[in-house]
Amino acid sequence: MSQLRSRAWEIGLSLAILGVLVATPPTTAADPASKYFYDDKGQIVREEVDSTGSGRTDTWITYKDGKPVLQAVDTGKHGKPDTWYHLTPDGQVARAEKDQNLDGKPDVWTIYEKEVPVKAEQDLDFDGKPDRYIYFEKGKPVRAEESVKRDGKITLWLYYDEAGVLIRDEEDTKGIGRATVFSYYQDGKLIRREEDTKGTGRVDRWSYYDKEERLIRREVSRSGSGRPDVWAHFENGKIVKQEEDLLGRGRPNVTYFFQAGALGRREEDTQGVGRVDLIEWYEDGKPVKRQQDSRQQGKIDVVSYLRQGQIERQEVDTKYEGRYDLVRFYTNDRLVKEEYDTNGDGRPDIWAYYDEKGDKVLQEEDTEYDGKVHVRFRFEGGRVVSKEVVSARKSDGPPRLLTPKSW
Ligand SMILES: [Ca+2]
Ligand SMILES: [Ca+2]
Ligand SMILES: [Ca+2]
Repeated sequence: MSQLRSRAWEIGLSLAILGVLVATPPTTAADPASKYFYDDKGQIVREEVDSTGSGRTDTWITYKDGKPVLQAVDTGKHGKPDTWYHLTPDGQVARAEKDQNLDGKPDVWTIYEKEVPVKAEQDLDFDGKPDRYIYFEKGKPVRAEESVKRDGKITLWLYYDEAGVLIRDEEDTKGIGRATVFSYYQDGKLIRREEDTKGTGRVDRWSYYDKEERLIRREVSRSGSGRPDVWAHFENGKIVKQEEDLLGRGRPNVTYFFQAGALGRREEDTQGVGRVDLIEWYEDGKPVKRQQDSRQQGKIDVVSYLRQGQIERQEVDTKYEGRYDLVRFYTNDRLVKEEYDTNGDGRPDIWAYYDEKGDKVLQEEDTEYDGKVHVRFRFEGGRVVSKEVVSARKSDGPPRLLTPKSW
């Protein structure tokens, strides 16, 4: 963006200079003092003018057949001319040349018709060849073309309003012979940019800017359908929210929330029914907590705690009563242990243990709800292979069922 902005600024500068070229007719100001030079026939050939009475020549006029044909002007007290006006026999400006970098060679060329500029060429890298062409109507620029790479190949097209203010430009950023970036301006400032980032001929990114040209919203079509499926929102140049349509329904079902530019929370409506059923909390770019409404009934019933992106503990409200009665423990993302409070007294009374393959190997039960293990079942290949009664009044049942462990 800064590149284009600086380009807009360059245009502003050059237009201001062209404005000076237009506005400064070859006449002299107050207290002019002229020295005239003649040939041996007594005809005037040259005039040196100190137009401000400063004691220094700032305008050099060349005459031919008694008429001025070239006026060279020092517009900035450089001691040498930096602007040249070529005059018609009736004294009108036909062409003007300007040396912006003061290397003695012109780098802006302007053609006039009836004292009004119609076309200008500008050499932006001062290699003697023009890189920008500006077209005027009624003395105001209406259109410009530019070789962004300064290699003579036109890749930027600029358009101006009636006041000569930039309203739109189009740039071929991929060198494919057609524009891929379209920028729109208001009061000379960038307000919207559309981009064909893949060069397919279809816009897939839209950016919107505030009055300070700061990005406020960006929409992206990841699917390439031409319709946005990602919407990012910015404040003070920083992202605050990003919405995504993962289900292809034309409306977002995932929202990312940022604080100070860092992701803090992600909300997802996994079924696209208009209700969030998955919330993830982030720290340092990694999820640390995940809340799920696994039954799609508007209430969180599974909470997972993560470290370094891996799940460490999961709490489940198996009865959907607003109480987490099942706790799962993980090591290296693998379930190793479950604790289940079946009677709602706040203390676990079933403990299950799992091996590397995810198979249950042991289940212990506190059948008396006194905090002690009373029955112990051992498993192999998902089947009970032994039962050990530690001490129990009712000890004749099978292992009690835990909720399915797959969430
Ligand atoms: Ca120059
Ligand atoms: Ca050049
Ligand atoms: Ca209990």
